[in-house]
Amino acid sequence: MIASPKRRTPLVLATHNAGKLRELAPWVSSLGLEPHTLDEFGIPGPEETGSTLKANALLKAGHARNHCSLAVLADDSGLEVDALEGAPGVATADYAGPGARAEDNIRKLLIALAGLPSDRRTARFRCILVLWPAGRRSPFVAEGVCSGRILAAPRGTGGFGYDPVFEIPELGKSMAEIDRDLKSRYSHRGQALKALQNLLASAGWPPENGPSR
Ligand code: ITT
Repeated sequence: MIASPKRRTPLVLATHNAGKLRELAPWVSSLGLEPHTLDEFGIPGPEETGSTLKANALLKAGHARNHCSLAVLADDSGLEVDALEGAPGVATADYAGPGARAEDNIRKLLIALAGLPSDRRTARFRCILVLWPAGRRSPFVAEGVCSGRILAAPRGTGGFGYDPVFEIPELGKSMAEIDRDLKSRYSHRGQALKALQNLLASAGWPPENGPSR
């Protein structure tokens, strides 16, 4: 008898951010799962009404689950700038206004910090990941943080979002000046993925020969 090939468990990446998709999809594949996008299922993004990153990540995951019966992975991230008392935080995506482009957000941030010396430009990226397997009552929730500094001017062409102005002091480079692998070693998302992987390993998910969910 010829054994039929094992079907990979599908997982929907609950984000419309192309930069996040590029960073999350390889990790999903590395777990032996099959990454899918919201666009493949015509699922719109929910309104992000939560007052914390965790609330919004849970909201995005719950919204995607309501539209499909597959495992989902949602990400809510924010930039916390010390000189701005933790702003933009939960409002990072819309810092320069609803639907703002990355360039607009960066311009507003650089104006807000204009004239501040580098030791007063400390900041951190925080990422909350929610992985919710189909049919499981509760989700896995993991957090990652990356500390750095806001540069006085953009540097580099890689990455996305605020990467050109976020410097990793240990490397002396912005997140837009390093490749994806190096970014994932240091970034908030890379740290959150590591934490999530540990949680999944402890829980034995995905089940090796289990159902496709
Ligand atoms: P989804 O809600 O569809 O996932 P989003 O872009 O709205 O996409 P968030 O609500 O989490 O995502 O907003 C986070 C903001 O922070 C957004 O402007 C991102 O571009 C930015 N951001 C998140 N991760 C980043 C990273 O690794 N490097 C640079 N900017 C990042």
